[in-house]
Amino acid sequence: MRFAFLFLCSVALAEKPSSSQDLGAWNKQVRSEVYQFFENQVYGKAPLEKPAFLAAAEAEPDSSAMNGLATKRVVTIRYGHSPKNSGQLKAIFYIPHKVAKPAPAFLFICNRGWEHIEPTRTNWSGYWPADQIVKRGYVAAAFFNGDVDPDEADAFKKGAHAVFPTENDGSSWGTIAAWGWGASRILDYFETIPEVDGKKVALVGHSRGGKAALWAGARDQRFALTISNESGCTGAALSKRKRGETVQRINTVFPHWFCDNYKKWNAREDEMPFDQDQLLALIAPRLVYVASAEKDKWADPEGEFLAAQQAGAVYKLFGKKGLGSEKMPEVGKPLHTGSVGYHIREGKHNLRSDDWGWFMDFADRNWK
Ligand code: GTR
Repeated sequence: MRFAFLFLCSVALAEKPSSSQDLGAWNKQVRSEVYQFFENQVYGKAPLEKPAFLAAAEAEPDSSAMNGLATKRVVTIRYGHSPKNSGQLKAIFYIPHKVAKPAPAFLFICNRGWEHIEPTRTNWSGYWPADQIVKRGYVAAAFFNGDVDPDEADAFKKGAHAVFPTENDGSSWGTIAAWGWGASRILDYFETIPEVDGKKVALVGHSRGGKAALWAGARDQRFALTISNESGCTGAALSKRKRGETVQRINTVFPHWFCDNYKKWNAREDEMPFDQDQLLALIAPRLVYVASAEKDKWADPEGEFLAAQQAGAVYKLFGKKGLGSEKMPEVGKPLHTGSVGYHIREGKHNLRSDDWGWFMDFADRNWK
């Protein structure tokens, strides 16, 4: 009954978004109802936000990185209730020399292994093109998701879960929530150093990392821009369309990604009170960006576009422009005129340097 009411509420918002009274309702009640749904039924609740013990240790910076273009820094962040019982994660970041400080940053959730961001690697790819990011005037930062919580069904026992053990009533945080929580701890650190502008940090994730980025962007309102690349099911794609990956399938193959309550929605997408457009709406009025790939049918590109488009109703409440188009754009023609950005590029499921180029165009437009 309660859910039925909420669903009506969200439909009404999507249709009639413009009066200031509606913004009042969103701020006072609807946002928190939507938030609680995603927190208790989908991603799971983190046991705490900023931990009592947080400490950072930096290695010697290297100011000659990228042929002298940037300073490379590596920081290990320890977190926990106390130093005795703590976990840690490592972030690597390159600070461009030729940019006024504090500089805006792109923080990347790497979900393919530390070797893809490791500073001594020889095989640089478009997956995390740190040099391209630095040349565009942004701090290029990254961490490995598995450092925060391993990507495995371990009954929520390892990684950050082990540092903060909780009674699981079904709503305890899943692995994807833990990855995004780790990103917030890096943002805590950025707020303490003068070189990075904590108010202009874009959080980027690809695929499962994109799902993590979106929930982190909804949860932690300090992220100024949230970018999900081909995040698909329980990321940017609408679940109720049931195209490509479904709720049942994702919960079966990846039982650790979401909270246990989410399994109750297996094959019941139609009954869910909210869809993923409302997850994007939780990020409003801050910037959000959704990217798709033409051949990535498993992630349902059209469902990703529609969610981005529909989230615009809530941006409107804030007096902001959403996507600025009701029609899916052509491949390679990004929509960058509002506070919600979108592109679809040719090719398969992947994160490439052309995707990054468009992310940075969108940031330039809004920040420079
Ligand atoms: C797939 C999964 C997707 C997507 C992808 C990835 O196997 O079904 O939801 O997140 O993995 O992370 O690469």
